[in-house]
Amino acid sequence: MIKSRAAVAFEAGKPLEIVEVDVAPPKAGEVLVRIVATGVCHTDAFTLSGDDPEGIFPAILGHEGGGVVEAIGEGVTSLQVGDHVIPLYTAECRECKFCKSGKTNLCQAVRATQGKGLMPDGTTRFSYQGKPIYHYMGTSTFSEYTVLPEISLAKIPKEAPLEKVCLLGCGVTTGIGAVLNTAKVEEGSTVAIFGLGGIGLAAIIGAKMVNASRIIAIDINPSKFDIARELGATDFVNPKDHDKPIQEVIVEMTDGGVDYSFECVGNVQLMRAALECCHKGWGESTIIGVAGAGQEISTRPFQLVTGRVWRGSAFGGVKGRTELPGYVEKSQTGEIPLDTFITHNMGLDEINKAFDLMHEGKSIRTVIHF
Ligand code: NAD
Ligand code: DAO
Ligand code: ZN
Ligand code: ZN
Repeated sequence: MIKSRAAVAFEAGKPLEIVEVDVAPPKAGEVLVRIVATGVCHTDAFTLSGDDPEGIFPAILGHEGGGVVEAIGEGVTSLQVGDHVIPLYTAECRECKFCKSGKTNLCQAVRATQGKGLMPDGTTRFSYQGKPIYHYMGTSTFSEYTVLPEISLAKIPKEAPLEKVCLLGCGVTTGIGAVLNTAKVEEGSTVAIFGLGGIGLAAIIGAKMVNASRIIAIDINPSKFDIARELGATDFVNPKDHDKPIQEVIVEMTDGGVDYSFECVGNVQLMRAALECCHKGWGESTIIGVAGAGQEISTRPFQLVTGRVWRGSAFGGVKGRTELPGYVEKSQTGEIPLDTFITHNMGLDEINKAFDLMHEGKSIRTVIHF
């Protein structure tokens, strides 16, 4: 057992508590990682709020980390002590039906136990005062030390700054990947992006990468527009400035609708607006935002009959072990400007402040340094 400082979510709706937990050594096929830095994503807040149907407590949240391999379990071959890694909440085993399909990044090798807050053998490596603490999304990066399956770690070059590339563990990769892999936006397309947090801003980068002709940035918090402009957005819409439904505003602005839209908020009404602002005959809308437990989407079926397409994207359709090194490289060349996302840096002790800043709309990403 080793001791690890961790921010523990003991109960839904309560602030995280910084305590020293016990971490058991990695078992066969597992890896002990020392987390150097972690981002705080809206999904952590969603789970902490109690709205996440898969939320389990007490747990160590966090899924946007960067770290160093401290120890490996029996049979681990693809990683060694000292390697730099990004934890993956979507594993990549390269052997399951999903991995082999060539159609999805949703590897199912560890999905069942991961969803229960457990390691693949059905137990947890974390405990506090002798009682079990659950894992979260298979990553639990709000702990100085965490244990993951080997297949849930992307090895990255040691030169890449972990306190920045940690953001590639979720938000930035998700937004870019949704544009490139899921929607496969073509050069010259018109794009509408609903919600300008870490995910939506990253989707702007993706749209810029493929030379979209118009990138319409939509948010009810206009303080987000400056960064959106910096990243390449061409048009800015605050739904609060308009009396009519936002889909009508976008349709009028674009001679019948956009080619592609992305919902990056998790609001089911906005998901409908994002679909309905797409062009008749070919417009495609991708849902990235995660809606609360029990919520449902709706539209008139005629929207689909007349050629609009509704899709969804998890982790941007990215296969982490194979593709993340390429994203890291792009961040090092400046094509993915991670600094733009990092509005705040702080220590683990202040992590609840990071959640407050997110709820107040004052941060894009806070990076927690261990
Ligand atoms: P965030 O809270 O940083 O950003 C959300 C943005 O949406 C804010 O700028 C907010 O002002 C804006 N917004 C809120 N209501 C709005 C409305 N009605 N109209 C327009 N804009 C509105 O969140 P984030 O970290 O960027 O995450 C966004 C969503 O993506 C969350 O639901 C998160 O759970 C989800 N997510 C999904 C995946 C995936 O793989 N599918 C990965 C990560 C995050
Ligand atoms: O394989 O059934 C599955 C689910 C894989 C997890 C995908 C999660 C994507 C959305 C959650 C937000 C991530 C931070
Ligand atoms: Zn996330
Ligand atoms: Zn797999």
